[in-house]
Amino acid sequence: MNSQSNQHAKTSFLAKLGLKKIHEGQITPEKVFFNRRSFVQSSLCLSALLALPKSIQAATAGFPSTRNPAFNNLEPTAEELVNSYNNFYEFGTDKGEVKNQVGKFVTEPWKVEIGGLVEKPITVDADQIVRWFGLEQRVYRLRCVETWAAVVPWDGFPLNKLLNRVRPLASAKYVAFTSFLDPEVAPGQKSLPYYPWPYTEGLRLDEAMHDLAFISTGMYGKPLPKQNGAAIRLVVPWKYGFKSIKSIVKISLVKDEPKTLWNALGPKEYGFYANVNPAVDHPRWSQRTEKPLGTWFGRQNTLQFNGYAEQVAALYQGMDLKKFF
Ligand SMILES: Nc1nc2c(c(=O)[nH]1)N[C@H]1C(S)=C(S)[C@@H](COP(=O)(O)O)O[C@H]1N2
Ligand SMILES: [Mo]
Repeated sequence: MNSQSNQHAKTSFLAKLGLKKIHEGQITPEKVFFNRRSFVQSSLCLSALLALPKSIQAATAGFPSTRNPAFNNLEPTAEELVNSYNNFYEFGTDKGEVKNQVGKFVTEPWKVEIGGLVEKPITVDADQIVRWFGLEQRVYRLRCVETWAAVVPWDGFPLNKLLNRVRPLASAKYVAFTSFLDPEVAPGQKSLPYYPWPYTEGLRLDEAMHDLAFISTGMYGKPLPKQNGAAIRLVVPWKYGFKSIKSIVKISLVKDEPKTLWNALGPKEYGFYANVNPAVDHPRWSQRTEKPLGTWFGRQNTLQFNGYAEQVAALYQGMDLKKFF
């Protein structure tokens, strides 16, 4: 990009944001002064961004995202809590340390293979997927099986858009997801050698096709931090967080229920379905209440299907939710 088109892109981008230049030398009340500072900061950030090589810049594909008003009625957890308290066992078991362990993890560019029982298998860059579908923002609850909970504005698109694009065959009944394998960059893949790496997860095809099942490439209106599963992750808001597999490299349509990492490690503790359910306790603790991230006291009641019962209960009609945990 030459500097002229650079300048043009910068100007029109600022115009889109509705940012106006504030005159120098004007006596400014504090609020305007503050605005001017953020203007200077955002234009500095923008120059820095436009100066980056294309391979890194591409990580911003799809932004700014469009807020989906149908999923915008919850108060998000503070961003700095969500990006600094993480379950990502590839980078160790200390939730506060994950963000300090992802330094060597390269998430751009990021290829994803989508295949198995489909008409049109494809291997494609995460940024290209974003260019196909664009990004919408949905604020979803996130409930970890360990009982901590958060509310996160995810930027992404429904998983069914991606699945429909590769055209599942009638024989496909489940979707298997695989995360990356690279013990040289992921210390947990060495220090937890008895874990069946890479991390795997799965959904029944009708669950995967449900409008709430989401693929995320960002959160809080920005590209996903590595510790939250860059470049591309799953978000299944009505299930325990371990189903929401991070840093996906492969999506495969299959005939039989796929093996999953947590289920292999503890079949009695981590069911394949793992729907959030206050009435089904984990063998080692109650699931009746949950602890919002950032609070010390004041646990709140766990919600059936994490608050999404109205939308998803029909998927499990006739199933014993205690047995098919
Ligand atoms: N690849 C991978 N994905 C993963 C995990 C993991 O260890 N590895 N942990 C899961 C668990 S237990 C939870 S609760 C969520 C946490 O997501 P967050 O750190 O973005 O809040 O990611 C899930 N996805
Ligand atoms: Mo979790």
